[in-house]
Amino acid sequence: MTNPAPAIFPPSGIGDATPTNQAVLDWVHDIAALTEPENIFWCDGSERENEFLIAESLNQNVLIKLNQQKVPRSYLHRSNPNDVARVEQCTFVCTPTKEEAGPTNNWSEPSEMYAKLRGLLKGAMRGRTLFVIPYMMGPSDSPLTKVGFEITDSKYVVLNMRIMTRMGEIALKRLGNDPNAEWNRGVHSLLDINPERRFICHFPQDNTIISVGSGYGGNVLLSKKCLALRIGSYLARTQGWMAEHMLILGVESPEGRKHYVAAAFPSACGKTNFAMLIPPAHFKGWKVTTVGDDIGWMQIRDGRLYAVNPENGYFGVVPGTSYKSNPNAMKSIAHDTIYTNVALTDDDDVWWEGKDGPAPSHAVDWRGNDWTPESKEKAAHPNSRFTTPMRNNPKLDSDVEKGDGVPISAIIFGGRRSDTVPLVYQAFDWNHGVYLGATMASETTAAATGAVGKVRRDPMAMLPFCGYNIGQYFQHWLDIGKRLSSPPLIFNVNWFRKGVKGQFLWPGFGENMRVLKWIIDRCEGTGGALKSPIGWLPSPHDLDLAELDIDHKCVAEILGIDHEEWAKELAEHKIFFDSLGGVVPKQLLDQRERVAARFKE
Ligand code: GTP
Ligand code: SPV
Ligand code: MN
Repeated sequence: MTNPAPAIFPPSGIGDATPTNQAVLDWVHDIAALTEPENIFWCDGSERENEFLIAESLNQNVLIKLNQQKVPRSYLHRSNPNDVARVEQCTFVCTPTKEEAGPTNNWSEPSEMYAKLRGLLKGAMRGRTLFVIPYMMGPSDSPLTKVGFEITDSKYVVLNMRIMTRMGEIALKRLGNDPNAEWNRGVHSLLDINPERRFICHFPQDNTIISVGSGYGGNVLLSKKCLALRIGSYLARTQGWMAEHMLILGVESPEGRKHYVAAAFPSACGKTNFAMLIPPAHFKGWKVTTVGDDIGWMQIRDGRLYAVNPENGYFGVVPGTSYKSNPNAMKSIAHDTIYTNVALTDDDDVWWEGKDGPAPSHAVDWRGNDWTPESKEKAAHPNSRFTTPMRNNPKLDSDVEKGDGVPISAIIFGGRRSDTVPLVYQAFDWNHGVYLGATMASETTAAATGAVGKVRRDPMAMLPFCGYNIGQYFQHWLDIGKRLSSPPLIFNVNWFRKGVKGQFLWPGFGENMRVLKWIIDRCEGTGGALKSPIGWLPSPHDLDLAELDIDHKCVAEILGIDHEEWAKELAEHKIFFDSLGGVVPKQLLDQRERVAARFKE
């Protein structure tokens, strides 16, 4: 017996972007038959639909209305306290063989995982509405652009996807009616938000994602980590391009010369902040503009790498965001923003640790409990987030919609390292740069559940996001290098090195312009550097430190390399490569030998 067809909801002409592609219709029909929703809602992404869903969300306490004078058209959402970050232990790559998923991914045999998920999804949307979200990742005229559909039973997901992606008619147009067209199938159900029944599963060969049991961020906005990175990286390898966990920024000199750089830092390690950098007063006439703050898709043209940002909005870390640290982010989130897990003040404004001005004398914390400055708990969750349209960014780059992408002059890797790793250094060539990326490490953050502050290897900031065998991923990077006649220069940065007293040695944020300037100088062939065993290092006078209140001893310390620390570091690289069980390309093993040999010279 098949179930009666669910009613279309709402009946008023809102949400009527029904696809005409039969393959999509058949898939939605199958998922509806399995999950048994009360209604089906075809989302069109229109303003009217958005208002309707916000009104419903306010009624059902999915959203809390904020003070509309202070933060117009903005809302607060509180997630279940058991559901506040990505869950790497519940994330699976399901490929026919374990080897295809590789040593860094949780693996499950696809038919077994499908069977388990179908069991969990059976009847899961009874009494709920099934939303179908058509969306597009990438500018409308880009050859890299991908179409996805996300089925979800969460209004919060719909409201966020409207900000984060190009949603509605535009995606349906791009897809067209070809029954064999490439498109991503995403199914999400909240189930009962139980960590025991939480699975984020990827089936790269089927271009399919199924996510159950969570309502938070990267677990459920399937466009982002699931499609744009995990499935994206798999497609990128087979199709000859790159999907990376990278911000993209433009930097223009007072003379009008413009470069673009892409930077891979792990979660909560400074991508959004760097992408929105405002140069300090000393750098008069320099302009930094944002193309993207989290994900870069790159293709080869004329022997160079060109990047697009597939996203349409920012899902950014709130704590620490202030007019002092990141004025562009503050302006972006001043209106039309969804806040998740921040504190609510008595006048219905939002508050978080690190916001400008004094703490409120009373607030309601992210869990909904009373909070005062004396409270032991944080008012905002350390992984509280804003969702805001990229159009809100006053420094949005003018080429953000350029389908061919922007040409990348430099790739920067960077992690959160209290010791060992200097402020900045440059790889000798592409393959050495790939080695820097492959061996980078970072202290873990609140962006994923689990221990915070533990140093772990996070190659290219893709450890949680590479959708296939990491050894093949390294090889893909090496292969891309062979196809580039003008490859970007590759750098490594570390804003987070600490002194003996545990204080950050480098002021960071806007002052990172000084490092960016050296990187641009190197790209233009003008910047000075010293040869060191780990790469090209700036000497203190190669960096423009004018008008910066910093101790000269501090500068020497952050630019320095300690041979004992590096002996340990190189040993860690070996342990890491060995732990991957023989998948690491020989070129990278050789690179390690060469660094070790240079230390002995
Ligand atoms: P995801 O969205 O998780 O991918 O994070 P992200 O890489 O975009 O990190 P984000 O820019 O949001 O920064 C994360 C945290 O690092 C925030 O608390 C920032 O205040 C802090 N941070 C960013 N840049 C710097 C810096 O240059 N120096 C220091 N000390 N902290 C920084
Ligand atoms: C990250 O963890 O790298 C994020 C946040 O950008 S989430 O979308 O939750 O993955
Ligand atoms: Mn990220």
